[in-house]
Parts: sequence; C-alpha cells; structure tokens
Amino acid sequence: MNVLLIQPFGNESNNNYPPMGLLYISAYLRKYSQHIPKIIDLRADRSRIEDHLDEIIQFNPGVIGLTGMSIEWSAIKYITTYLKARVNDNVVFIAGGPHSTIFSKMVLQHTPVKYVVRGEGEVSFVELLKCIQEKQSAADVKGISYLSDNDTVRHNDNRDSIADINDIPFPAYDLIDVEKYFLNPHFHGNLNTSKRVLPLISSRGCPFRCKFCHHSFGHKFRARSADNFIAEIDFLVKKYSIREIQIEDDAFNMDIDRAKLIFKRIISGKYDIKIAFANGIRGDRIDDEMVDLFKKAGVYRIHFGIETSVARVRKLVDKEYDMNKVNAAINAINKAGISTHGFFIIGFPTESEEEIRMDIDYAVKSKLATANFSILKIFPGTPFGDEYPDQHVPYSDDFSFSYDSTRTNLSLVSNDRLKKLQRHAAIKFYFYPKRIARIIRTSPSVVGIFTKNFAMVLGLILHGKTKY
Ligand code: B12
Repeated sequence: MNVLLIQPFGNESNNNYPPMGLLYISAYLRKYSQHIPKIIDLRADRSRIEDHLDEIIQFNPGVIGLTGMSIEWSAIKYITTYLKARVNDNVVFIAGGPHSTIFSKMVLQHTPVKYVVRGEGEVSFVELLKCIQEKQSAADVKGISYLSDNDTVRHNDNRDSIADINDIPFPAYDLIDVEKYFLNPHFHGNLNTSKRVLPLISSRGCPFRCKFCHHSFGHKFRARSADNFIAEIDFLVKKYSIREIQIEDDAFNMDIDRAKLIFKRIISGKYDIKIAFANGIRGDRIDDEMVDLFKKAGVYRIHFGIETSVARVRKLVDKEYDMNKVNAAINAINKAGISTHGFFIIGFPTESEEEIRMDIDYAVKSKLATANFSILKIFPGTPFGDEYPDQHVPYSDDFSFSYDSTRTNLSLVSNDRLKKLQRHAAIKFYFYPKRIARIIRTSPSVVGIFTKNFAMVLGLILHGKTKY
C-alpha cells in the first residue's frame, strides 16, 4: 500500500526540524512490511498542502498519516479536512506524534482521522496497516485509539515499548531532500556551528517522572549500542557530509559508561564534527572525565533541564536531582569553554512570586551562558495532567499550547504578573555584564548568538513570544 506521511506547518511552528517521527516510522515500515512510504514536510519549505495536491493524487495513497506537536493542531485539522474532500473515499487517515497521542479524542472527534497511533509508533503502525489492507478489525491492535462504528472513541491497551531499539533502522533520510534543511537550519536552540547539521537520537525513554513532561517514550531507558550510534554518525558524515549533530535524547547520559564509550568512539573516529546536547542532559550524571571527552569530541553546547532551582518546588514537581552536582557540572563545562543553556519553567502549582524570583536569581548568578524561562502548561497525559484533570490547557488557538502562553496558571501569581516575571527574568539574565562576556567567550559564533539568540530574547521581551 502507498503510505503518505505529512509534517504539518502551523502558525506557531517556526522551526524546520526534520520530521524525525515520520523518518523513523518510514524506515521501520520498509524493514518490516511491503508498504511504500512517502514524506511531505510542509515545514521544511513553508509550503501549503494545496501546493502538493497533484503530487498526492498521483501517489494515490491508501493511507495518509500526519504527525505534529500541539502547537500544530490547527494545521493538522486543516490538512486532514482539506485532503478528505479531495482524495478518494477509501483513503484512511491516521495521526500520531505528541499532540495526537495526548489529545487522541479531540483529534478523532474533530478531524477525518480514523485511527490515532499513541506514543512510540513503529510496531503499532505496521500492525494497523495490515488490518487496514486486509480490511480486518483493529480492535486488537495495541497502542491505538479510534472511532468505533457508533462513533464512540475506543482506546486500545498501551503497547509495550520496543525492547531493543537497535532493531529500529536509521531514519529514512532518503525520503526527504536533506539539502533543503541545510539551507537555513533552525532546529533546537537555534544555535548551530554549521548549516550541515542533523538531529540524532541515541536512546528512548527517561526513568525520571517530572510532572510536566509527556514522557513520550515511557520510563524505561532503552539505549542504542555505541556501535549502532557511531554507525549512524559514520553514515551521515559519509552520505551528507554533516558537520554537526544535535543529540535529542531525553536522558542521553543515564548510562554513564555508554555515554563515555560513545564519545571515545567519536574521538577515535576523527569525524571532526561539532556536537550539541539540544534537548538537555542529566547534569547530575557528569564527571570530569566526561567533560574532558565532550571537549575533545567537539561538544560546543549543552542544555540543562533545571526547570526550577527551588527545593520545595523541585520536590513538588518530582524533579529529582542533586543541585550541587548540577552546579559543579555547569561550572566545569563552562570552564572547558563549552556554551551552557538552562531550561527554566515558572508558574508551577502553588509557586509564589518570591520562589520565582529566587529561581531567577539562581539563574542570573549561575555560570549558564544562555537560558529560557517557559511558563508551565498542564497537558493531559502528564503527571500534572492526571493530578489536575480539570486544569488541562484549554484550546483557543495554537499559541495556547506554547510555553509562552499563560493558559494554565495554578501558581500564586496572576497571569499578567507571570508574564512580567518571564520578561523580567530574560532582561535580568541577559543584560548582565558577566553573562555577556561569558556568551562571547563560549559561543561558537558570537554573531550567531547575538543575531539569533538575542533576537529570540528580544522577541520574548517585546512581544511575549519565543520565536525559535
Ligand atoms: C526536538 C524537539 C523540538 C524541536 C522540534 C520538534 C518537532 N517535532 O517539530 C523544537 C526545538 C523546535 C521544539 C520546540 C518546542 N517543543 Co519540543 N521537543 C523536541 C523533542 C526533544 C524531540 C522530538 C523528536 O525528534 N522526537 C523523536 C521522534 C522519533 O519522536 P516522535 O516525533 O514523537 O515520533 C514517534 C511517535 O510519536 C510516533 N509518531 C510520530 N508521528 C507519527 C505519525 C504517524 C502517522 C504515526 C503512525 C506515528 C507517529 O512514531 C514515532 C516513532 O516512534 C521532544 C521530546 C521527545 N522525546 O520526543 C520535545 C517535544 C515534542 N516538544 C514539546 C514542546 C511542548 C515544545 C514547545 C511547544 C515548547 C515551547 N517552548 O512552547 C516548542 C515549540 C516551539 C515552536 N514554536 O516551534 C513537547 C510536545 C508536547 C505537545 N503536546 O506538543 C515534547 C514531547 C517535549 C515533552 N516531553 O513534553 N521541540
């Protein structure tokens, strides 16, 4: 069966991060089925679905699948409704990815989507396509939700995670025009040393239970072997001459020995690439040997998910880590000349203005080079979402789902005050002489950081929105 997979482009999604979810399920599809995948990424070239209609009709898909974050919800709705009216009636619409996983009912009731694949999608998708092709019921396919004949929403049992992720083939980059992403890459943290940059994922899952997080890949940490991961770097360097990788794991250094082995292999492989930990790394699982390996291997930027430095709030959020170890890691990495970034969240339930200010002071005085201060969103499917079932972020527009909106606020601070504190945090953090000197010293491209990162900060200060 021809399977068309679409990455939507929404008003709020101003990045051109490659559609990793679609690239992985396509590769898996090709390895474990006869189906023929095709990917259309509207975000990569800011194109409209209307621009691709002829191409879609010609491909004649049996299934059309969409991915997307919540900030891309209106685009998911528009694209599925637009195509439903123009492709033949037998086409089955399927959705997956962060938004559809946590808002499966909303997606099934407000779009022509017949099935939602929740969470890790590879195995569920292959099984579901088999049912669709053989016109069998999908009632026993784990990990999916769908509209039953009487239009009630059915959620089949969750699927166990893939035990050995070394079984999953490398992302199917041949299904996209990779050169297009090298034109003006702005992925994660929008800071890159080269335009020939791609994201890599060396593990899935995170054992920690931070209450605001989706835990997209569950709590079991499943790691690719160093051989498997290095083979992908080798492939991307040889095939696409990449000069930089951005590691997107949720918990890359859970297994410290594996992490060190990977970096020893990158060093011995002489790949001459730059590396960023764009989605954060566990600051409490870093030692001097790891910092040394990072430096030698070309790591130039590391993000830390600090979220809050205030002990009472960290406990409340189940954000377990030893702050002394995290501070020691930030200091050592900064001393090694590697640029550091801190993710902070303000507006936690019962959080006071005083606690938010304590957190801002911590950030300002820290050795971090850059930071961003997001405002908590309570999404369904997160521990906070279970704890506050009637406080899920209400939808009025895609910005509602952005970490810059104040659509959910259970803190002791008013929405306006919270927004003012977010601006105050950015101003106090960035307009601090020592920080400016640190940014200049540790940034791979001073021009880049002032044009891109400061533009992001100014956008937040002036317009209350972080433009990625
Ligand atoms: C890289 C990243 C980014 C990138 C781009 C992400 C993107 N997809 O476009 C950037 C930096 C731009 C980004 C920004 C934001 N992000 Co972000 N990001 C990530 C991160 C760390 C990795 C994404 C990734 O590559 N995952 C790996 C791929 C393989 O996973 P996947 O896409 O989920 O695909 C799998 C399944 O979902 C499924 N699947 C996916 N699509 C489909 C489609 C079909 C048809 C099927 C069958 C299956 C299927 O199969 C795939 C393989 O198993 C994730 C965390 C995570 N671990 O995923 C957060 C995450 C996606 N981000 C999140 C959020 C909230 C944001 C922000 C909105 C936060 C903010 N500041 O406001 C911003 C938005 C910024 C903006 N305005 O553009 C949330 C999403 C929540 C939601 N409901 O949308 C996540 C899940 C983080 C979290 N743990 O809570 N992010």
